[in-house]
Amino acid sequence: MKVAVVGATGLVGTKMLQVLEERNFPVTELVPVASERSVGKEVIFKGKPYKVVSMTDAIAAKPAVALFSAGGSTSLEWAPQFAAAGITVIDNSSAWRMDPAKPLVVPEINADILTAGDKVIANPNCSTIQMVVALNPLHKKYGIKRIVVSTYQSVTGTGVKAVTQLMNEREGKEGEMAYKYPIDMNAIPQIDVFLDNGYTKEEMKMVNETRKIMRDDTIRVTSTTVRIPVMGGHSESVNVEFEHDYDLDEVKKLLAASPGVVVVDDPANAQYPMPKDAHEKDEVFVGRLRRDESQPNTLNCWIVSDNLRKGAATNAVQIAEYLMEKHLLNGVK
Ligand code: A2P
Ligand code: 11C
Repeated sequence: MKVAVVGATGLVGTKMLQVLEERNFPVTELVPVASERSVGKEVIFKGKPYKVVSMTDAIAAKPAVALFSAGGSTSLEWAPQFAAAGITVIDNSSAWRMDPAKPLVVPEINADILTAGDKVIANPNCSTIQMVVALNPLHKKYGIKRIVVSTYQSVTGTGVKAVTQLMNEREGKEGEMAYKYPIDMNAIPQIDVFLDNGYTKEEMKMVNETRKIMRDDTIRVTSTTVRIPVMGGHSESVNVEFEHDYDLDEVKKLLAASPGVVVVDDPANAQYPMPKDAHEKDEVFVGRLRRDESQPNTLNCWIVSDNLRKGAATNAVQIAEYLMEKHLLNGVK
């Protein structure tokens, strides 16, 4: 299958190439795309060099599927043009996520909504994905009423520039700043821009995307998102109130049996999820499971995942795998 990766030189795009290769996605020809300034540069896929092409050349190449991670404005402009050419776009930006006509998909939860007619499919925000992968099995069993989440997010979520800022600070070097403030030895309670309601865009993504993916607008979500000087993945402290009471052992069993979830919860031996351990893994790790003793039917937990993998590249490739298995891609048997 011919596959385009748009944003192939970026952090997520590079990870998409790695994940396609690792999972043995049947790529017969790769079409790497980046901005005009990168056209002609080479990216390596399965040991072979491929030249970066322009958007127009990528559409002319007629790939069956295009994985986009080149920012929201690029997606807004180009995804419809790929779609019009019959190419299925799986878009990692926030551009189309809340469009009622576009599916927002985490395969473990709602891949069943996908049809051959969906030509632009949105990949959710990384902090949303890891939370819903862990919470959806509990929602099905106990009914979630309200989620209170605080995040501890990796600099890799911002892109190459932020990783460089952190490294420069550690090495005492001057350089371009991805954030308004130093990130090393710091915690910045702002991810993305502020909105009129006093929340950041990242916080509102967690509210709105969660409801759309779980197909339940009654779930109340409130979020505080924070950037910390970490690389391997995003962590989340989650307090979740259910409709019905739960048994803690049953919660652990349910989570352990859920696809894509790994329970790491052995306080006696200081075992809990950490970004250092989640790095380069595809699963969502859940631990610190305990009753909220201040309120009935309420659970506290700690959720960690590699934001570039399940939070971005892996989820996008899993969507492509689903489309392929269900024969929902143009020209692919
Ligand atoms: P380039 O390397 O040519 O700038 P990151 O988020 O890690 O910074 O990566 C962003 C990715 O999106 C890069 O591959 C970048 O290419 C690509 N990109 C940025 N703007 C455009 C554009 N207008 N058209 C195509 N690709 C773009
Ligand atoms: C971050 N979650 O960690 C963001 C990055 O909507 O896909 C991804 C932004 C998005 O900064």
